[in-house]
Amino acid sequence: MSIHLEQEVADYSQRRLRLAGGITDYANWLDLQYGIDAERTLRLMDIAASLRHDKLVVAFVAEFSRGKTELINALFFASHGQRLLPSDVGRTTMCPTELFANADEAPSLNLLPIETRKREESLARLKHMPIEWCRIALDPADPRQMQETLKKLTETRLMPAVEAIELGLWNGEDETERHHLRPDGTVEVPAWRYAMVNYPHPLLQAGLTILDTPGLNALGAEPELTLSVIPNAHAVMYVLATDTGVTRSDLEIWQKHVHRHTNYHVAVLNKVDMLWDELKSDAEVLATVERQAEETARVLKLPRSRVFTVSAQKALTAKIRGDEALRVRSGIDALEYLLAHQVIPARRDMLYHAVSHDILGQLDTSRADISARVKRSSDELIQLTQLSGKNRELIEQTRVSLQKEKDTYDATAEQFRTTRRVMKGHGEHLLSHLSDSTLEAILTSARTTLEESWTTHGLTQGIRQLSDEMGGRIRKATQLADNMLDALEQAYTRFHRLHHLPKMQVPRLDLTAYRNRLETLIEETEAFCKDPANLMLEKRFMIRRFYAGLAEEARKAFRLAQAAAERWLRIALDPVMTRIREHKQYLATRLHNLQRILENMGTLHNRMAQLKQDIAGLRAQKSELTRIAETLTA
Ligand SMILES: Nc1nc2c(ncn2[C@@H]2O[C@H](COP(=O)(O)OP(=O)(O)OP(=O)(O)O)[C@@H](O)[C@H]2O)c(=O)[nH]1
Ligand SMILES: [Mg+2]
Repeated sequence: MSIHLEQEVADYSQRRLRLAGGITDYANWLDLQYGIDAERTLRLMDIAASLRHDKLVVAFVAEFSRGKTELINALFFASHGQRLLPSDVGRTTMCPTELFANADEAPSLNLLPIETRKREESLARLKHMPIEWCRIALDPADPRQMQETLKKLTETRLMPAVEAIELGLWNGEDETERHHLRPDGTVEVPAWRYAMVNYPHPLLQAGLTILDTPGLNALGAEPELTLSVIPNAHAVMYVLATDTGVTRSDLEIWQKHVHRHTNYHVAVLNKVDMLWDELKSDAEVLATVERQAEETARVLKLPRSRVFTVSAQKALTAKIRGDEALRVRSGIDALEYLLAHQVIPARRDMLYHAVSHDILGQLDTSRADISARVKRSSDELIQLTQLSGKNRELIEQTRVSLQKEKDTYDATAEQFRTTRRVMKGHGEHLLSHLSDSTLEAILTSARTTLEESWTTHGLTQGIRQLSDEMGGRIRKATQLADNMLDALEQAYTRFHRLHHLPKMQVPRLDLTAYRNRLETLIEETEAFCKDPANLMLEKRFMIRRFYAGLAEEARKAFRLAQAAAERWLRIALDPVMTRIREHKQYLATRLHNLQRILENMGTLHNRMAQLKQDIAGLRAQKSELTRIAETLTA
């Protein structure tokens, strides 16, 4: 593992934690200022917690035997002095394998039996059901034990063909698969459906998650991987081998799972050592490698700069033996550099962007509020300074005009209560468009459409209907939210114009991301339906599984939209309400103080002293907020 990679990951992790710390400080500051507001505090704490647990996911995708696992060994686990994950000729990794570090649990290998494919629950849900998994402890101090245990990732078992068909693991109609049927009516299938390796490696501890996948159509069999896990990975390494070039099945995997779907992907042309012909000069060998890299770029329609040429095997050997020259020749450095200087910084920037957009906006509001309070206290102090030494009559006049100001303000505030009531009604209406019962009704009706015909046509129809209806509801909710904001803005303008309250910045409800997600589900479905491989598979089963995967994703998107709208309703209006209340309080206090001064002129100086103290306190608050803002932007 290069210094670069280790440093970048550590740096990323530190910044993430610092950001989380800043947000926690801000939540505490808000609690101190305004009293605990469970809603707001919880939300900020949620953001901080999700930052602390954020994972950077790098997935390795390819046809079997291209060297995915060997590459993972070379990139991340060479320090063990041996090949940690099993890599061998032919099909080796039998199930998708997720490698991560969770300090709350002891290191272990967790395996999900293949039979769970019969079940309705999604993989994501099964991950939270420990009882379904076989758990084997790993001993990081004993690489041999680890290596032996991890061999389980290659396990297969024999299963009656009927059952394998039912689980979508074997297709007797397919020429290429037919010969797998043994005389006793069984076929060989993977023993495990999914594996999770919890292992305390520094990079994993810093928040990196690695996903190794099996080749040979195994991805298509698990729609959740294609629809959600791989598209959501932060980077995908697509691996090819020089001895096979880009075969038809390589290209199919590229097009189906990588090219259109993933955020950031590169092609890794592996096994370049096979071109290291000792009878050729170095320049000739280089030229051969370069030609193959260019050809790969052309076929994949990728810029040449996104094709990396490496020898995973030589890189692993070189690192284990400490052979510097071989390591350089293996080409592994460029890939490590890519991870360290592009993939990780891109994720970091995205995270910063998302958080700063949200939290810094709130911080700005808090700072503006503190400034407004400083201004009010200073205004009062100036006025008292002017009144100091003047007669009661003048003070009485000031009191009368202040009373007038308070009366008109109270009237405006009273009117606003009506606006608020109306808004509350609108809010409920808005949420009804995104309610659980709406969601269930949409899902049931799409399923009914599909039940009429379990065909790819039925599937496309069903998903279109589902996405249209959900999209429509989301659009409607956004529109209602916009109307509410317009009404609110109008009502608030009076406060701004008549009473000089700072201009309002209520963020709009933005649900575009969830609508886009539904759109991409339609695209996925269309691609799935056009794919001849899927037409050949046992239809009903695959369509059912695919539909279940889609419905789960659509449900997730809808639920997220629902949560976003609820949150918006609960907190978007808060800053406005706080301001209105604060100003009311301020006028009342000021009036009360003038009253006391009128009763006892001696209290004027006490009040002035108090105000000076308040102003100093507010200034300290402001610098605390500035400090927090600095941690968030550092
Ligand atoms: N010559 C050479 N062989 C390699 C290289 N990388 C991997 N191999 C060999 O290729 C075979 C397959 O490697 P794996 O890492 O198991 O491939 P995989 O992509 O993980 O394959 P599956 O797990 O079956 O999907 C093994 O025998 C490796 O030793 C390389 O850079 N050069
Ligand atoms: Mg493998």
